[in-house]
Amino acid sequence: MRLRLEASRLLDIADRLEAGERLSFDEGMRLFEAPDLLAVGWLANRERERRHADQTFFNQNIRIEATNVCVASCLFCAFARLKPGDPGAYTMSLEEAWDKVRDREDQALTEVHVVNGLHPDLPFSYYVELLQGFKRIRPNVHLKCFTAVEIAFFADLYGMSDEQVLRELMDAGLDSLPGGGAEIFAERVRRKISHDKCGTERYLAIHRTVHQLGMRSNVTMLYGHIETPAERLDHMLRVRDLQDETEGFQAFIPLAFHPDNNQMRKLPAPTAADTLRVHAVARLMLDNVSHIKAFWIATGVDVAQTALWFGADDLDGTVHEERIYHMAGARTPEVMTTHEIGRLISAAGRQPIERDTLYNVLSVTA
Ligand code: V47
Repeated sequence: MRLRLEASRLLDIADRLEAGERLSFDEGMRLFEAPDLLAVGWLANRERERRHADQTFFNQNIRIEATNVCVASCLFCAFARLKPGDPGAYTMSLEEAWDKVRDREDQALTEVHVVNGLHPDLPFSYYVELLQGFKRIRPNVHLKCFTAVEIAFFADLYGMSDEQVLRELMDAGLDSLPGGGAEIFAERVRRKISHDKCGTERYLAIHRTVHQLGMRSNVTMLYGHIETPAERLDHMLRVRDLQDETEGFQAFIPLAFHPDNNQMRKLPAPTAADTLRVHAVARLMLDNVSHIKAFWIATGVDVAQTALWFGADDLDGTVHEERIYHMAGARTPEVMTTHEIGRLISAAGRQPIERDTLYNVLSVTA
């Protein structure tokens, strides 16, 4: 491998990584530019194995999108409808949302992941009761709900501070925040693809508050549209800076852009090679984030499996009823059983570990 790394002019990076040193922006650019994808993957895999050996994590979760009514107009989104009553718009009653959890009483779900549109008319009590109801039905389930973008929207709509919103939702049962809404932090891109929602500084400030309040969160990056490699690195480095301060991020999740039924549909989807490289570079740059998640719904099952050798150590979960990606053209299944996820991890030569949201190990398959 040394010869191969030398040929790609990555040997100095390999040595610095081996010495436990942190990579710079310029070194990140070289990782994006090196033609030898396998050499970059090898480096990322070495880091992945140093942290987690063969372990590959997943959980049993359900996705609930209680409403797709959304006042924001993100160019990549195929899920949102501007107003209640628009064709395809829906808002679940609390009972309907709770039924999604009641219906799975016989399953060993450990996490409910809620992401909604930014609905202009619902009262704050809707969200509070939503969480309270989930906990009533299933007291031990972990509620990973509402992106930082939703928290900012609630604060502005209901006249509260971001911290007040978080505290009230925590009192109602909120356990952690998902990583959605990050998109790309660079101003040039954010202005074009999601100009009318919470900006970068506020997104990061909300995650800082989440961590200060004692909760954990994830962070995503939507890639494969109009962003440049430099903007991907800028995104990763902003995550790394905040993580140096708080240590509250559990996982970094690259999200592959899906071009169907949205305003960027003329763009091609990212290739498998690009997806593998993004996961690998994330593993190498984010030396202070424990987990790199390959979200199989977004990458496709086959590429997610391969990403387990390119830096990724987590596959998210069983994910029932996913809508955001399927409305944007994803052809992945909407659900995998734990048996199916375990089988695909084992078939990739890795060890499946069922975890809870906070990465406590629940079961290990030999
Ligand atoms: O923020 C929307 C993305 C995100 C498209 O925290 C799209 O564990 C690609 O954040 N093509 C929501 N992506 C999903 C999300 C997530 C997923 C898995 C795990 C976690 C976690 C969080 O979905 C949005 C946006 O970036 N998205 N539309 C699209 N057409």
